[in-house]
Amino acid sequence: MYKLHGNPKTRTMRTLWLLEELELPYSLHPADPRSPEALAVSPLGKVPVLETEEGAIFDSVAQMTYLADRHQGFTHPAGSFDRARQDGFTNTINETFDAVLWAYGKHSFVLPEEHRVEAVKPSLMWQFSRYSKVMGDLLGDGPYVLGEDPTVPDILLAHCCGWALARKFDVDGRVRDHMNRMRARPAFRRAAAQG
Ligand SMILES: N[C@@H](CCC(=O)N[C@@H](CS)C(=O)NCC(=O)O)C(=O)O
Repeated sequence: MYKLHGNPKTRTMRTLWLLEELELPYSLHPADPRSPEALAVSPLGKVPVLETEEGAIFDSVAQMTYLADRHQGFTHPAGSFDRARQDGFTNTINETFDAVLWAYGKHSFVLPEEHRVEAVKPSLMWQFSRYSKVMGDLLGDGPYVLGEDPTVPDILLAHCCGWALARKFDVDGRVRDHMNRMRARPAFRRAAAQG
């Protein structure tokens, strides 16, 4: 039985969603970022943390990759060409979506006020808008990032898209359509019902 620590309103949703997709047994332990509950399981107080029988795993993408590989779902096999393409998308979405949104968040509410730089925000918005159009092109006819079957980067992209819309970023229509397709999945609905 996996133990997932975090708040579904954070990146915790990604791992929660995949646990539901793979129909794995787990328990959810509420922990807000930097709360005493988070600091009890994560040195930086960051969530999500996934506790396994062998120990804790930090980082939502590492957790999703582990679960997908271990339970052989939502992924192409390690060492295959499709897996290399899949990982290419995962890393690119992290770089062009997550990192930009996170930088925006840091300069909005995460960093101490004296270290926030308001002037960086328009640049981050512009970068996101550019990257989101390229991602729209890459999605092509879909319906998922790598074609017919959804994999880890589909959850990552859909999660980042929801985050971006909540922050009023300019999101390409094709990326929004992808998010809506992903959110129509019963596993997403089950995960969202816990938040
Ligand atoms: N790359 C990590 C980032 C984890 C992270 O920064 N989580 C946020 C919540 S979404 C957090 O706990 N922030 C607290 C902090 O950075 O102090 C992941 O994907 O899990």
